Amino acid sequence: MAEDDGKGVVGRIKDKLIASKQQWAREGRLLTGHAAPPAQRLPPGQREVKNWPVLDLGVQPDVPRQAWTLGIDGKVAHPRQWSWAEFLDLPQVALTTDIHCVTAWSRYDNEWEGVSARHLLDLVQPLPGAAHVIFHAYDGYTTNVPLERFAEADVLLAHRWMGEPISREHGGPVRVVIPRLYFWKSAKWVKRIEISEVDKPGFWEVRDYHNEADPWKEERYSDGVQDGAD
Ligand SMILES: Nc1nc2c(c(=O)[nH]1)N[C@H]1C(S)=C(S)[C@@H](COP(=O)(O)O)O[C@H]1N2
Ligand SMILES: [Mo]
Repeated sequence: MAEDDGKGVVGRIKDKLIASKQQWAREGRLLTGHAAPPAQRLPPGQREVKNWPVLDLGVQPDVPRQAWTLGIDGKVAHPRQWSWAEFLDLPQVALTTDIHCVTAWSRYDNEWEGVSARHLLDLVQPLPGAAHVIFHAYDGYTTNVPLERFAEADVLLAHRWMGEPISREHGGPVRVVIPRLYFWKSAKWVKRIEISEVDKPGFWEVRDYHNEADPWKEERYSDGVQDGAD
């Protein structure tokens, strides 16, 4: 291609990926129009896969463990930052959960190890008025959830999957895991957790994806996007 927009090949591929995913949202692709109760393991419109697909913006940051830090700040009494060694010294939990990606694949029985969100919240102590959580990642990605979602018992800051360190492509050293929401809410390469009084819609949330992202309510795309199109 002769055109030179100054972005380079990677930048152009990335723009294309983002544009096509945003187009899915605009067309309401994959919507069945049916809600399902959470008692049903497979949410509506999903299919089970055995592999683990990689989805991101095409940039997979290489964060050496000795340079890695994770911080929590914002509307909290005790902002904190952990080095890799300090993070491993926090109480560790193991949890087996399912993944539900908005692109319609679900992967059952993922064994995670890491630190529970509840424990981190106990340490930093959200202040009155704290209502939202915004994840900031090493690749510049952001995503947002209500504080009560982050505080659910099955939410982890995970560094191991199926007994191995989480690979770089899947968000290692540490990624968020929020099993009861579509997987785009589970930030890979997480670096900073901002506790906020106001909501700050993240990368996909400002690109026509749903702010709440409950798979059993099929909250794939934002209001205004047509239901069950074509
Ligand atoms: N930092 C970061 N986290 C991210 C993304 C990203 O691009 N950057 N993509 C999200 C999306 S859209 C999905 S579906 C999952 C994919 O995680 P996986 O590649 O481990 O399957 O990560 C989410 N977390
Ligand atoms: Mo995704």
